[in-house]
Amino acid sequence: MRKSHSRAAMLGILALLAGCDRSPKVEAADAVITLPALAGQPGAAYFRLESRAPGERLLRIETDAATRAELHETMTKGNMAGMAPLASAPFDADGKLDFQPGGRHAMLFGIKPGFAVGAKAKIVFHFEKAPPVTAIAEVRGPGQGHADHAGH
Ligand SMILES: [Cu+2]
Repeated sequence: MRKSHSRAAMLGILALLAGCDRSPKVEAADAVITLPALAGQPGAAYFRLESRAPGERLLRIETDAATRAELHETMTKGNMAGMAPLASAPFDADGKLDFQPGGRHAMLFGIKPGFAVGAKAKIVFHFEKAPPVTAIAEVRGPGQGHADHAGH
């Protein structure tokens, strides 16, 4: 009984130490959410991530502006543009990972009422190695960087 208690205390201290690391390994910038042109359609999220550690991957994101978020990649085959879900997204060799219009994007399903143009929404990024990172995204109107979703 005593032993398990001290182990629990030790784990608690380790967790505190980990929480004190003030240099997160990933930084998020330029987070934007675009609303769908038609209510009920999915929206999208764009952002730039930079990792200080090599070999990082973005596993998933979540936002308080939508009930579900998927990572997608836009692909062009001839004249046809389509998209495919990404199970995860690796950072480039230079430590960068961009989700930008026409390329990778996060698709947001079930946009919640109250997140209109000009609102701020929270996005939480989950990584393979680094602890989760939270960014504040500006909510923008449709057509501002979401033309690649015409066929969705
Ligand atoms: Cu998509």
